[in-house]
Formats: sequence, C-alpha cells, structure tokens
Amino acid sequence: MATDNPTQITLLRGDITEEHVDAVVNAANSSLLGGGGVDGAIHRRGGPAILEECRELRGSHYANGLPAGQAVATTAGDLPARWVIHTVGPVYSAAQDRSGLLASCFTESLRVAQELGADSVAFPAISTGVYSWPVDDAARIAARSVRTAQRTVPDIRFVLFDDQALSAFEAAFEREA
Ligand code: AR6
Repeated sequence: MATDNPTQITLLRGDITEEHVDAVVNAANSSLLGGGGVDGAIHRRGGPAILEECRELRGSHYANGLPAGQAVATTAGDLPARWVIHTVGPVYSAAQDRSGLLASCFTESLRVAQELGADSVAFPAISTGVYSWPVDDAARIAARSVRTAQRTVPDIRFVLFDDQALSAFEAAFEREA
C-alpha cells in the first residue's frame, strides 16, 4: 500500500553517471547497443563491459530488441553503481497516448531493481530528450508511477540534467504527494 511505503524520493540536478547508487536506470533504445544522450554517457563512463552484456542479451532473451516499457539489468562496469537497468521509453506522439508505456518504464525498472536486491536507484527523465516527451507531462507520469508502484526500493533518486527538468519534477512530485 502506498501509505505504508517507506520509500524516500530525492530530486536533484546532476549527471547520473556520477551517482553512487546500487542501480542506474538508462534511457536506452530497443537495440540495447548504445546511442546518444544519457545512454551514450552511461556507456562512455561505464566502459565496454556494459555493451558486452547488452550484446549477450541481444543474442539470447532479446534477439528482437527490448520493447518499449520493459526493463533489463546488466553490470554497471566502471560506473559507481552495481547495475545498469536499461529501459526503453516511448517516442512522444501527439496523436497517440503512449503514457502507459512511459509509466511502465518506471514500474518495470523498480521491479527489476527490487528483484536484484537494490536499495537505491537513480532515474533520468526518460523520453524527454531525443524521444521529445514534454518534460512537465513526463514528470507527472514519473511521479504518479513511482508513488503508486507495487514493487519499490527504499531510496529512489531522479537525477535531472538541467534546471527546467528539475523544476518540472519538483512541481509534479508536489502535486502527486
Ligand atoms: N545525466 C542525467 N540526465 C541526462 C544525462 C546525464 N548524463 N545526459 C542526458 N540527460 P535522452 P530519451 C537527460 O535523449 O529521450 C538515446 O540516443 C536529457 O537532458 O538521453 O529517452 C537512446 O539511445 C533528457 O532530459 O533519452 C535512445 O535512442 C533525459 O536525460 C534515445 O536517446 C533523456 O534524454 C532515448 O531518448
């Protein structure tokens, strides 16, 4: 029940690759083979071990790629974390409501984190960069999803890259409190 939920949620501005947590969530793409934005930063800082495990996943469970809204973990390589949880946000569409898929990125990542035994997880603002989801709406979906998640972890952080994203998340979490 949300009322018994001991989770502490922290919103901060920063670079997620510097966050000392058990699990860092990556806003990946279905290929799992890297890209720009936060995905590029995680692979650069984390080193080749992450890509190696991603390639193994593509050779086994996810031969067709990781579908949007799902999540899977690998090593965090050289990052100050134990795992990277890769999730694929939906590309924003004004014509189609894909918010269920974005919500699923948060709840599925938390489910994977809990299964791993992670006590702390850092999320970026999934889908708000290359995938162009309006940040206020993405923040609302993130806040609602983590506040109502059935499977959670004690320490959840949102690491926002700029002031606009930080303000959007602060406002959304106040509204959903
Ligand atoms: N730490 C925290 N947040 C960051 C960092 C960082 N180091 N770098 C960027 N952001 P994006 P998406 C913010 O584009 O929209 C990739 O090419 C950024 O300012 O990384 O889900 C993937 O491979 C923005 O607010 O992810 C996919 O192809 C947020 O992270 C595609 O982009 C998300 O922006 C995924 O697009």
